[in-house]
Amino acid sequence: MVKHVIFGTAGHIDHGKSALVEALTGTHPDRLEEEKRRGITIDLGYAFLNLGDVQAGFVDVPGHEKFVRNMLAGAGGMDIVLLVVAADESIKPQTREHFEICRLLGVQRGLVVITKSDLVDADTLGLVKLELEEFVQGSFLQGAPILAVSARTGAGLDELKREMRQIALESRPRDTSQHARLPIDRAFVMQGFGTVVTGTLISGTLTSEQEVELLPAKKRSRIRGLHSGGHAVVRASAGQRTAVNLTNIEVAEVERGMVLAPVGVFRSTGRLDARVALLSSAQTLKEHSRVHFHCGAAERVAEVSLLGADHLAPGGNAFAQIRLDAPLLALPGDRFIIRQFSPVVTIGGGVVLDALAPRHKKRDAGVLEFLTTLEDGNREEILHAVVAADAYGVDMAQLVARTGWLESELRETARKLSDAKKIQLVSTQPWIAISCEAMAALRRKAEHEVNEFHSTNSLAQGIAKQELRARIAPRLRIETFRAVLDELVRHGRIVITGDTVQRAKREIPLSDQESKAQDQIAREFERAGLTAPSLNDVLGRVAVDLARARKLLQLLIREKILVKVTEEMVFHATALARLSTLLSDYKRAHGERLPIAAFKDLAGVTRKHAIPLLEYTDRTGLTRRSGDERVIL
Ligand SMILES: Nc1nc2c(ncn2[C@@H]2O[C@H](COP(=O)(O)OP(=O)(O)O)[C@@H](O)[C@H]2O)c(=O)[nH]1
Ligand SMILES: [Mg+2]
Repeated sequence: MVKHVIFGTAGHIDHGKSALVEALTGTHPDRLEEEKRRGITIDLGYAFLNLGDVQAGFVDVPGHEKFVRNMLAGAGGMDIVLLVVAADESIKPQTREHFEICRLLGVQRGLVVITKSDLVDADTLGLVKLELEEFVQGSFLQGAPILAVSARTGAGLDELKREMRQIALESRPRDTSQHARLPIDRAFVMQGFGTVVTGTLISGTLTSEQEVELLPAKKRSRIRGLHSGGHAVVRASAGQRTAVNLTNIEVAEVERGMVLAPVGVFRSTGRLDARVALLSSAQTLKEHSRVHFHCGAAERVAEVSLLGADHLAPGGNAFAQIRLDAPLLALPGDRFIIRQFSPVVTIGGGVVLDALAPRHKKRDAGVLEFLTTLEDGNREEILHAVVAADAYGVDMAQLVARTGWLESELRETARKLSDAKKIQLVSTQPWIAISCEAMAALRRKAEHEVNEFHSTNSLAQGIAKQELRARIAPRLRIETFRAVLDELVRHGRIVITGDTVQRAKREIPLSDQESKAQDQIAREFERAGLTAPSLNDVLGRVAVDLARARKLLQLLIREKILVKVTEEMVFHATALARLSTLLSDYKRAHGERLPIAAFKDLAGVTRKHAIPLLEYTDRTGLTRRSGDERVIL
């Protein structure tokens, strides 16, 4: 198994970063005409090195202070930093700034490389080494190897390669199972092929012929070809420098900082909540400060609003909402850098906590609590908080976009939360979840509105469903609304007749004829068992008019003698109790997995009944859907 790792250079201008990359890889990373002419790195350069079981991609950054923004576009993708310091100059301003940036970006590993060792004597080299040891004290580079090399004589390069391979093998691999994200740092036209974009694939995999989307432009495309490590590949995976040949996209439509991702998974954002840390060298950050915001390969102008504080002191940190002048794609956990608006210097950075943040009211304690959970919580706590943040229920697509997690992870975590009675599924098709607190609030609100209606409309039988929904909340999802009504009916709080919702407990004495009709309805369903007859047939056969028959049916449902499984399908409670026994017997005899065909045999029903019954058992927690099968719980 070959491991893919990205090494990034960092350090002051003229300290030998580009020369080092060339000495290691044979490729001079400066590719622009101007760079060659002026002999300095202006933009990012790339190279590859095969270290046997490690494939190293290099991102060589410019050291000049004027080009730090280009440095930042490349720094986001690095796994391991090579902090390059010239033996004859030691630590200089951009040594510090680049090093701070690496710390703020959460780079976990690195090597310190003293270049130009041929220019100094052993004593000077020893001194520089001491300075560097002290410099990295207390940081992720503390205790990291400090290696002296010369790109001119080749001294120390073999040992550097050995250390690079070692540290690459020890570094945590990027996650290839997650959704793919390729922040684009370069786009160009290749004669005969069209638009090519390049970047460091920071998660997931990309495959030739795959449909992809360019964000935030939302432009769709297809991968015509992929290059990595200098040759064509069918698949590129996280941790690889990747060049992608795209169909249907003009090079002019692509900007550095855009992200290539699978279609329809992510949503770009103009407002995000984050933990922001300020460097101790920075000035106090005031409320609503304008800054330059760098995330991935993207750069924006942004306004920082502190949450729970009115200023941020040097060296401190706080929650903040960041509003961008134009959208970009970011996900929770992404690191960013902020630079002062003018003069432009790096002042801090942070971690995105909520990439799709709503506007907040000033001094909203709930927001701080929510962000603390996103920052420190485990998966279940985070998902619970995210679901609970929406009063009307969230669907799967929203959750994927907001968390960046895979649908399978979300389903699994949601199931645990639902078992723990923290959230509930209001619908499986589409998949919609709501927190139990929010559901209870909606039930209370619905009941209140029904009562209100009765007190002001004493002659009306009840309130129309659509009106009730609008009174609870115009934005209430129809699926959530249905679940609210179902629960209130089940709890015997309301009665639904056709389209009308009314308060329960208005006991209507039944006439003889009505009692008989009610018994007849109950008996017909009991006899039918799991092959429930059509509602209209049953109601049409009794000796009272249809409206009355429906009311009788509602009473039976309220008394839990009959159970409504769908809007059109009602079962006798004894039949459903028997179904529960059948399922547990089946599990004992054949195991927990239950294909639909087996369920049809078991229950003695056709597809018409099987699907609603299974959805009912899913809802009530007897079974859980797993692909085409059910798992008996
Ligand atoms: N003597 C000596 N000169 C070097 C060495 N590495 C780089 N240089 C020179 O230092 C200058 C700056 O190197 P460059 O790689 O462009 O620095 P960068 O700005 O950090 O990328 C160039 O003139 C190089 O030839 C080295 O190991 N020894
Ligand atoms: Mg350079």
